[in-house]
Amino acid sequence: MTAAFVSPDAIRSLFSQAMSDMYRTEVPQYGTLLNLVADINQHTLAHNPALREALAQAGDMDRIDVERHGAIRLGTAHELATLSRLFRVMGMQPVSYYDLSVAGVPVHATAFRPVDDEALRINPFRVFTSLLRLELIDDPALREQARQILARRAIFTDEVLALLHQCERDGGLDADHAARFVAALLPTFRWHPTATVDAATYRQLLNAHRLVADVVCFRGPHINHLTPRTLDIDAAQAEMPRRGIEAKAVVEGPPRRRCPILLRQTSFKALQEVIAFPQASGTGTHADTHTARFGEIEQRGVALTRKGRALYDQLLAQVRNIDGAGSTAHDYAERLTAAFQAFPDDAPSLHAQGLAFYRYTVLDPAAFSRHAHAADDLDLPALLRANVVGLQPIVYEDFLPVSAAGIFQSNLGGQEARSYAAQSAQLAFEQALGRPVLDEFEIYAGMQQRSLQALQAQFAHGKT
Ligand code: OOG
Ligand code: NI
Repeated sequence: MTAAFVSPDAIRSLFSQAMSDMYRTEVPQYGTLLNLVADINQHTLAHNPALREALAQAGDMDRIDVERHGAIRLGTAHELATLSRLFRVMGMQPVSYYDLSVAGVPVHATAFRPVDDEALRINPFRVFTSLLRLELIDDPALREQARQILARRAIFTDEVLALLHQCERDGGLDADHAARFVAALLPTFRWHPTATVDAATYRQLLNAHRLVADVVCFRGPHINHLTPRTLDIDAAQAEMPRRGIEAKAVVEGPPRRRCPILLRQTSFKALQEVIAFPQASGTGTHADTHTARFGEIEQRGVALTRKGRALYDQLLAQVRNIDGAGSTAHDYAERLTAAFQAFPDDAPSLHAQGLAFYRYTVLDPAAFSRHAHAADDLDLPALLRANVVGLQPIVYEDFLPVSAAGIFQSNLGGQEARSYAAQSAQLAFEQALGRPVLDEFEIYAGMQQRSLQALQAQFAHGKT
């Protein structure tokens, strides 16, 4: 029998939609955020024909409405390795290593996401996935207790593990099994209002770090936010209070620019949620609150090269280091804008200086064909200057959680010690994951390179 397998992209789309539906019923404010973002995107497109045209030309109109990222936190290496295989069924691969310990958070992470042009166009759903670093809990007894609690839990349903096995054996899932796979994976990310530990244990782990309690005390890695993509984050930020949502004081990331770069994010505070704790004596439950889940909105801009990212990091550090006040400082927005004067803000400069990644599109086919007949070699700079070829920004698909976490560098010791620690942790992380993470810069560079090759092929074809 030849099964008609559905594509990993289709399974990811189903999963992304199912997660969004589930989270909307769990956190009603998320529904408010979705409506707000849909309204702002519609308004922005209606008033900005150039942006509409650019998105349409890049084939990106469809992804905007469905685009989300989520975040989860795992407790064990085995959970991470299994999740990596599950995400692979949906065409999601681990990209980049994020060391959040430098931000004072005892986790390290990767982002599972699609990496191909076509897959990203269909549905770019990504999940920022952290793994708790138990070794960063100081108290050895508490560390051991946390390890034992985590070792006892099983976060995946038997059904999803069986379907995973089937998919790996057969090379895919048919439509019926794909739907069952998504339904069987969903419970892993559901919210559990009941803790697995008593209130005293919860409080001990909370004292070690808020995140330790969040990972260790529950049956599974509840999705802690799902973030829609807006085309105008400043408008979204202004609109949040009007819809009864209390936004954080400033937008994280780069300032507002003509050519948006990387990622800008804002959020609302985590909810106070009632949790029931089993009593140590086994007699009834005790109620308390836990804060984990929050709301976030983001705007995505062009992906930067290593050189561009280094300049970004340097300019951001300049602003944050002034008085140690980080992004809470009163005049932060003005200082940020001032510092980023040093970052070119037009596509030709960003491209020519090797700061950002672009795809090439022929804007004037007749002029391009004249060039192909007349020139020996493709003269890209001349074609760009003459507007025969245009630059299409390659969207940044990754994350900036460490820079968003604010000031931490100033509290740390020597640079060498820090990078050494980060390096060895990446190896441990990849061991837990069962494979190396992909390098985001190589992915973006490959996209730009393939686009250049396509242009060269078009040039060669025009000669014949
Ligand atoms: C990780 C949050 C990282 C982002 O947008 O930078 C993230 C977490 O809190 O679990 O989602
Ligand atoms: Ni996020």
